Amino acid sequence: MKTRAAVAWQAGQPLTIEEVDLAGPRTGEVLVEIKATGICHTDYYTLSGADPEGLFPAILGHEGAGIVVEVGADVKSLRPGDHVIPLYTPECRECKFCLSRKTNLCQAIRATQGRGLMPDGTSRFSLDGKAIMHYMGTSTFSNYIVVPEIALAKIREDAPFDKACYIGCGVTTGIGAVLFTAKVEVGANVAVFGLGGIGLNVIQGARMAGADKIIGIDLNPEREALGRQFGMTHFIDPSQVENVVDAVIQLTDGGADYSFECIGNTTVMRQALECTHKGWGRSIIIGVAKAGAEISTRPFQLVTGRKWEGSAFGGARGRSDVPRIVDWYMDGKISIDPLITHILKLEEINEGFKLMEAGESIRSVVVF
Ligand code: NAD
Ligand code: DAO
Ligand code: ZN
Ligand code: ZN
Repeated sequence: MKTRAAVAWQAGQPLTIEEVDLAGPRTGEVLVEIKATGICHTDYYTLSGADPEGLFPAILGHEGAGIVVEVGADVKSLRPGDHVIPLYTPECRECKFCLSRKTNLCQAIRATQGRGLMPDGTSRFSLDGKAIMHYMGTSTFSNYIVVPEIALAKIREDAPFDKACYIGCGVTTGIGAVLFTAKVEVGANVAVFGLGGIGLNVIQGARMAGADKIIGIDLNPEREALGRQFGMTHFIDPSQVENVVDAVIQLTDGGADYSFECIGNTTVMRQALECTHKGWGRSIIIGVAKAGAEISTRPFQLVTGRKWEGSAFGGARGRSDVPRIVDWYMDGKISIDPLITHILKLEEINEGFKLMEAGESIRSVVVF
């Protein structure tokens, strides 16, 4: 079949809208009509050329929601008409990683996904007979996609696609880092570095966890109002204080119990670690730093009890946890609508990248 898709031909170039050929689902695969997709910073990172795993030409996008159109042989858990969110972190429930219960990083299809291919080592997308790569196993900048069954979370049918799509990455990454990775407890003090599409969700996760002080740190003063709306109790603009680490330590009587780095800046990662409390502070890295970047601190920071950790997709097991997060949204336990700042048509997708670059959007969502 043909599908309309935004194709990334090479790093640093705008996407172009094409009628792409899409081969049908093979064994264990599912054809999905994507109804809406968010544009995340990670798509920008790959398009910029900074992503060492970035392949071109490719169809980017990893924050989508849609409807199952057709299932391939042996697909048991889904049928046409089901509403789904594609998962860049699948959940096979059979591999060593899934069975460990210690991580959400299912490895069942990792090798081929990292090479822009389906699990059988081929691409379903092509144009004029030439293969176009999949991206993060999802490629939600295409109106129709083929994905493995293990990379689809089935969600309730009354969830609006233009909001649910954000749960495919940003919402789950931010809230999950607090609830699933850090397991922040009631009364904890939390510092959040970077109040974009991820950091604001960390803030609402901290509020859900019953945190006491929730300190937001951002160079963009316009992020303060939205941060407060999501539960932030204190705001620090690093350009307005002498030392951001000391500012957090002063506000928290010795340091934050938890901090989250939601930018991808290694200097800020160090600040986030060093502003946590001696003896027990935990700092969670969420931001993706540029290729080859390294982090540093004085080892004594760790000797004296601080812990440096990371979180991918909020530590969420997609097929199990994503439907629950959709329920939280539908039950009014979490807020998404104020973070969707722009709704675009597929033809306007490059505008979404420009808005992100200018710091003018939290989330732009493309509706097909
Ligand atoms: P964003 O661009 O929307 O937000 C970043 C925020 O950081 C902005 O508000 C910006 O003003 C602020 N900022 C920039 N430099 C700063 C500094 N030095 N000090 C304080 N604030 C600063 O980005 P996002 O969509 O929220 O994504 C954040 C990061 O998370 C990115 O690196 C993205 O690739 C990564 N990410 C990680 C995962 C994961 O699973 N670990 C998932 C999705 C995204
Ligand atoms: O298992 O090695 C692996 C791959 C894990 C991928 C986790 C991705 C999280 C960070 C990238 C940001 C995604 C939007
Ligand atoms: Zn993302
Ligand atoms: Zn697995």
